[in-house]
Amino acid sequence: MRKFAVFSGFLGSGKTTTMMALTRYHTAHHGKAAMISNDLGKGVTLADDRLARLSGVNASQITDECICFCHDVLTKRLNAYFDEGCELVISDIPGFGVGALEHVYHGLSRDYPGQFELAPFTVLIESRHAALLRAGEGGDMATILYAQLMEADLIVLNKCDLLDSAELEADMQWLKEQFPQADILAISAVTGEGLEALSQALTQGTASMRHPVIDYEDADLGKAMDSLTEYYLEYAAHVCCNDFDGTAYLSDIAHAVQAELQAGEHEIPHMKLLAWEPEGDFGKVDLLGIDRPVEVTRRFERRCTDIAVVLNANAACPAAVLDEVIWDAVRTNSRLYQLDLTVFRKECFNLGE
Ligand SMILES: Nc1nc2c(ncn2[C@@H]2O[C@H](COP(=O)(O)OP(=O)(O)O)[C@@H](O)[C@H]2O)c(=O)[nH]1
Ligand SMILES: [Mg+2]
Repeated sequence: MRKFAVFSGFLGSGKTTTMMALTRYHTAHHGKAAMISNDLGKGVTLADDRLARLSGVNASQITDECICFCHDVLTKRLNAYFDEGCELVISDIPGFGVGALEHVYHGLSRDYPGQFELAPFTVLIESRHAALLRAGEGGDMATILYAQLMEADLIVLNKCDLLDSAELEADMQWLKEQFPQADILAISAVTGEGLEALSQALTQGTASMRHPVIDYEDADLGKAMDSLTEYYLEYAAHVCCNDFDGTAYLSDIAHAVQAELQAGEHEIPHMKLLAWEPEGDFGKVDLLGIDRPVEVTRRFERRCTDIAVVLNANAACPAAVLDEVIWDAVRTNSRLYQLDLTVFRKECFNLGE
């Protein structure tokens, strides 16, 4: 089997966490699997890929370009994985992912016919966003979520560990009624619930290869996509004396960014801070919106002296503002923790500019 699946879905819906959990689960129970993290920054280290590899998952990254538009790179990577014995490879997609069905699935089947088996086109949605849609709320985000879900052969309702059974039932029912073209699965990437069903759905099912009716030129959709700014930062931090709490340091930066963006009324759907020390211990903090609590996804086990840090963010805010807010938070907190910084890369660009 040479099965390839694309995971689309909103920022922070849990694509990376699910790809990691599923790659691990499928490899342990069925056959070898691999995951690819895809994002746009040129030559950057992706926090998602580094997190997956620090966690011991069979993973790699494709940067510089969306897999929508670099089929040569993607097919080489897929063939390498399949040739080494993988039967399932999953990739995510940068930004909002809308259009990936057309560009990746239809593009591959046109340009590389018969080389790969395409799994059901999969869209993740987190429970909180499903509830927003069901309530008729969500503003610009709802426009994007609808467009994403219209492309789905398989909708994966993630983070169901955060729902009670009545909420879960209501969301599932609503998704089934609204998106009858898709199968619906509920999972929790964190507890592992639903991973067997997801593994079966991807390996046993096939892509429908539909052409959904989505107005990709829709002004609201275009405006929402163009408002997105991407930010990449990579640096090393060395404490001048003693040692420090790496998890608290990452959390303090996330809180500072959140407070500044909140004051400026800008939204930040996802910011990831990943840091690791030479022995392989690591910490990760996620910010999923200006009004959501900062999440410590993984704590350092020991206190730190030297760490490498990767910070990736997507915000609905001008590039100059995001650049200043994040850099200021990093610099100020690094000073407070008495850290010397060596910056390797800093990139910030707006997708619409
Ligand atoms: N409670 C809960 N949190 C999750 C689950 N899956 C992902 N998360 C958290 O959601 C945040 C975003 O996850 P991530 O995989 O980076 O999302 P992505 O941007 O779609 O790749 C992280 O803080 C994860 O720990 C889940 O099943 N349950
Ligand atoms: Mg991700």
